[in-house]
Parts: sequence; structure tokens; C-alpha cells
Amino acid sequence: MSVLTRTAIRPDRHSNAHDAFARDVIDGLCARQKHLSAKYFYDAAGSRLFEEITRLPEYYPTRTELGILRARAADIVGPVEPGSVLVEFGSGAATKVRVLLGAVPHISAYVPVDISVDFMNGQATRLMRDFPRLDVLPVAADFTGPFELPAPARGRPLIGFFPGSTIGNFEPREASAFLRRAGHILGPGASLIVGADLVKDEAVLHAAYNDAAGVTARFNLNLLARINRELDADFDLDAFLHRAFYNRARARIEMHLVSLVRQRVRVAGHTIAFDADETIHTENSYKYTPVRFASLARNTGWTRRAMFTDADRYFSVHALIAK
Ligand code: AVJ
Repeated sequence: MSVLTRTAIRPDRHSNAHDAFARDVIDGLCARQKHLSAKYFYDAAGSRLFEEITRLPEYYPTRTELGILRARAADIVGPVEPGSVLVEFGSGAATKVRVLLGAVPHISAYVPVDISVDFMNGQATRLMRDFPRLDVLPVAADFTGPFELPAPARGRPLIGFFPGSTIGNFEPREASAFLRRAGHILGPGASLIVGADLVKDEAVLHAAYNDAAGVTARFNLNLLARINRELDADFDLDAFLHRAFYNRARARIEMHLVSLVRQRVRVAGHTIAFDADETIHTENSYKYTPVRFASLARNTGWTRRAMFTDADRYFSVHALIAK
């Protein structure tokens, strides 16, 4: 089968993506509890910092999920019809999909969907080199919104892949909306593989988001650096501090950026005032129990065929099928 190259379109300062980013940032910084969406962490610098996080001794999710995928890839993917297409929601470094593609060679096309366009295109090129019989069809889109599958993927058996506990970034109702929308995009007969971090000992959770080397702090602060770079802002990165803690009542890690002083910041023509100790809420990372996740799936058009976990029960991979 031929290799299809498709370079996804790059958002620039005049694009809708840039305008949407500006709007979201201003809206978020004007709210009573200031907040920014975690999806904006992943510019080129942020994607590199996240890759660094995944190698930290304290950050167990990535290596634990990879271990589960390596040990059980064929069982996780389940039966594969000829011509099947793997659709990955938020593809990042595409490390995990390589494990699936290596173990299940009869997948014929791979559709990575990501907003970090340059990073995704680089990974797509490498995948085409390493899997020469695979069609790679990148889609430059925010997978949290509606998007169209590329024409060659339509009408084929579809397997969705949403690893990394990215679903943990969503509020419970957003997670439901995502699973329902994934069902519509993938269609009847589809399957969906989802990685979800599990509720566990709070000290383990706390350490994973407060690493000794300070990489998570740099990752969090990079959001302000990105806003400075892209939205003509003047955040002083030394005037904000990384804070991450486990909110037990809501079963989530919260990340914030704490303003160390009373200060004003200019962002895209607006002036944003901060009190000393006021925070910008930058991320929620929800943790699931196996039962909670099964009921989430059941309520959104899926049934769970199987769940896979590690010996410590730190992380879970769920194989869902459309009801
Ligand atoms: C990519 C959303 C799974 O929540 O653990 C890592 C992002 N934030 N360290 C997570 C993240 C801080 C990560 N996810």
C-alpha cells in the first residue's frame, strides 16, 4: 500500500487557532478563579518538557502504561479486521502507538490527531520511515472539538486510541462528552482503547507532580512563557511559583501558578491584576477507580470488553466497544 504524506497546516498569528488561544487566555484570566486550559501546555517547548517529565523517576504514569501496553498489546487491541485504521486522539510523541503497531502489524493506517502541528508532523515522518507499509494521515485539529477523519480512513473499521490519561484533564462532564463524541466520530462497530490513571496512595500522586528536579514546575511556567511569546504578554516568570496538590474530594491533582506578589500583567492589550498568593488554575488531572471508569463508559455509549493494569494497580488501560 502506498505511503500517504500529508503535511498538516501550521497555525500562525493570523489564524483562527491563534485567535481562539487569545480569547481563551483572556477569558480565563478575567474569571474570578483565574484559569488556563491544560491543552495549551503543548507548544514545542512544552511538548519537550512533557517528554522530560515522562522520564522522571517520580512520574510513574507513562512508564507504567507503556509496560501494560508492551505486555498485553495484542489482547488490548483485540480482534482486528483487515483494513483497520487506528485513530489517536492527541498523538504527542507517538511512542505508545508504536507498541501497538509493532504487535498488531495488520493495522493498515494511522491517523494522529493533534494541535501541536510541527511536533506531530515530525513524528509522522519517523513513523512512515519505521512502518513503511502503514498509511500515516495526520489531522491538525483540537481533538476536544469536532473534526473530520481524512477521506481514506472513512468507511473502514476504526480503532480509537486515547492513551496517557489525557482523559484525566477533562472535567467529568467533559470526559462524558468526549467519549460520546468519539463514538460518533468512530461510528458503530468501533473500539476504543483508553488509558486512565488510578486513584492511589496520595504520597505517590503528590511526588509525581512535584518532582525533585523541578521539571513539572518548568512545564507549568512554560504556559506563561508561551503566552509571552505568542500573545504579546509580559509575565515575569520569577514572580510565579508552581503548586500541585491532590484534591481528595474530587479525586484530582490540581496544578496552579501562584503569584508571589501583588502585580499587573499585560496580555494582548488587556491588563490583568493579581493579588499576592492569587493563583491561576492550570490543570486538573483526574484519577479514576476501575468501577468509576466502567460506569463512565457505560453511560456514554460504550461497554468495557476488558481492563488491563499493572501489579501495583497504578494505571489502567480500558478496551471499550461501541454498544
Ligand atoms: C498528559 C494529562 C496525562 O495529568 O499527568 C504531567 C500532564 N501534568 N505532569 C498528567 C502532566 C503535570 C499529564 N497528562
